[in-house]
Amino acid sequence: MKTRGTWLASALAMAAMPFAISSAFAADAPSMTDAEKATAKKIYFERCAGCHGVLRKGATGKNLEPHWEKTLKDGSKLEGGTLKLGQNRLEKIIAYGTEGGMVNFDDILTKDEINLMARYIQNVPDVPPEFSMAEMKATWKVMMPVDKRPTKQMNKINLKNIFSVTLRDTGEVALIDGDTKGIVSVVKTGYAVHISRISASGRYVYVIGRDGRLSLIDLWLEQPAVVAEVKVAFDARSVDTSKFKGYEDTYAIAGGYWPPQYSIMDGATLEPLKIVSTRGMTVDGEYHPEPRVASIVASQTKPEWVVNIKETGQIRLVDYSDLKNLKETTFESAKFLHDGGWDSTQRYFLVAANASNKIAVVDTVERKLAALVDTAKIPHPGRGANFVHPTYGPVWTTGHLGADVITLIGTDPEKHKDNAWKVVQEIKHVGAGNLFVKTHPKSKHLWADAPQNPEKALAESVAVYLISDLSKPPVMLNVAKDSGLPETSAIKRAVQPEYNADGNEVWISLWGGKADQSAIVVYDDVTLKLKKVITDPKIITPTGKFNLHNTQHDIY
Ligand code: DHE
Repeated sequence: MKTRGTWLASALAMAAMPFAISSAFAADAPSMTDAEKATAKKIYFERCAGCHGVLRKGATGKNLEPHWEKTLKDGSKLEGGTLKLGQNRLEKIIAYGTEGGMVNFDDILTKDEINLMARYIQNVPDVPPEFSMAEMKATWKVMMPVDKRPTKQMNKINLKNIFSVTLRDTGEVALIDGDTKGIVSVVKTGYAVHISRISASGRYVYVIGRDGRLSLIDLWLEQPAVVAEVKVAFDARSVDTSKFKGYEDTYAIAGGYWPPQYSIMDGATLEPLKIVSTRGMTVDGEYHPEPRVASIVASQTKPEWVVNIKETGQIRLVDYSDLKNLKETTFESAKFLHDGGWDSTQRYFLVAANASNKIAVVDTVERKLAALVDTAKIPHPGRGANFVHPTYGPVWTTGHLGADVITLIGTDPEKHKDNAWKVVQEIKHVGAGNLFVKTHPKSKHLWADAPQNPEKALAESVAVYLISDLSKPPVMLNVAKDSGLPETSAIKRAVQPEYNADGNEVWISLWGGKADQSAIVVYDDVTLKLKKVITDPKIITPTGKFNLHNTQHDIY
């Protein structure tokens, strides 16, 4: 039997153990001044943490700890780490990328910064602090209380066709009128906003920054503006709102990357109500200290959110009908869950387990995993694209970061049972490096970008496929050329096709250097002719664009 003394001794030994391992390797790591460390930490947060994790245990990107060791199923041990790779190799990987999908940073970082980052990742990562309810509450601000807000729409804007556009490098969101193509407002938000989601009523836009700042925009004001904000985490990517009948606009939920937790807020004021940690065991039965919250989606058939936990591969259905006695149903899928979207009936949510090369299918009616579908390398659907295939019936589509195909998965277990949750077709895409695919129920086209492709001509173009004959090569639209912007050394990546509310126009972001003029290029979806280039100087590094109507109703 252990005495109190031996418990204490073993507790102290345990506490000292990770430190002992770390410091042994830290001794071999290149030295850095405090100022260098601070610069590297900032660059790591802005450019690397999303893929590799704050603790550098790896997800979409590889493990970047100075030294790692793992036991394989047959009991043998595997080890590696950045110290083993060494300074020269690390600098080359950062500068030129890898076959495995790491992009090149030699056009973003200077030679000195690349040298700095290679040294930084050979040092032991710092563990950032936690973020409590009290700390969250201290950041909460209501700029306009609910009783001071209008009770009806005070402007004449066709809200249905508003686009909420992320201006990545300025920490802003531009609200653009889809009818006139004019800017309605540019509002200050968190750093490098990731996504916008729309409340069930269509009145509020929720915007989440990578720095965890959640902003609430009221579209009914004469001049739409931020009416409340709160910091939900130090690093975050996802947000949604309660959409079930009776709970419209009642709650918001936001997912943290660090700390790994999700938070539930009042939908109209963003008052923090609850924080739930997502730390726990992976589907392989290993404890993970940093299981980040990836996509979140609101069910319209139950008072529930589907919350996808990246590193553990656990999917949680969170029932928000009683926050004090919160009910979560957790089921296993595959590790590295990321982005996803509904099938056309909005019963099944299809989410990419990207580094596992799988799509998990969540049945929100039966409340269980319907299937785990093997796909080509690194599926990246955004929200995906739904259409009726001439041979296979209803399908949902994903592109791939790591393969030059577009994958079609059958989604109709009732009338096309043999095709359901199977890859029914892989269309040859123009190359790897796709991020987003998109269509609309009224369209005959499927649009796919390739912004992460190393070839300039492909990264600057989008491919448009004809749904009725997917064997035909796509029409290629060179968005950078069509924009009329001057050629620069930086690649102008054509990213994220998004339809207007009527489903007859497609908007593409041209995402160039911060100092270069950016643009949003609008095409007619019927003729594929250029319709408009939005180049207002205020539109700086646009990335995601969220059409209010399509986002509110999950139309894609
Ligand atoms: Fe995204 C969706 C995470 C890089 C633009 N991105 C998502 C979602 C997650 C995610 C978890 C799903 C949110 C949801 O539906 O609730 N993205 C990450 C990363 O971790 C990653 C790989 C690295 C990072 O540091 O953030 C990353 N993402 C990017 C970009 O570089 C993109 C292209 C430009 C940008 O904004 O920085 C980008 N991500 C987007 C967009 C969506 C998105 C536009 C929403 C697509 C949609 O149609 O809903």
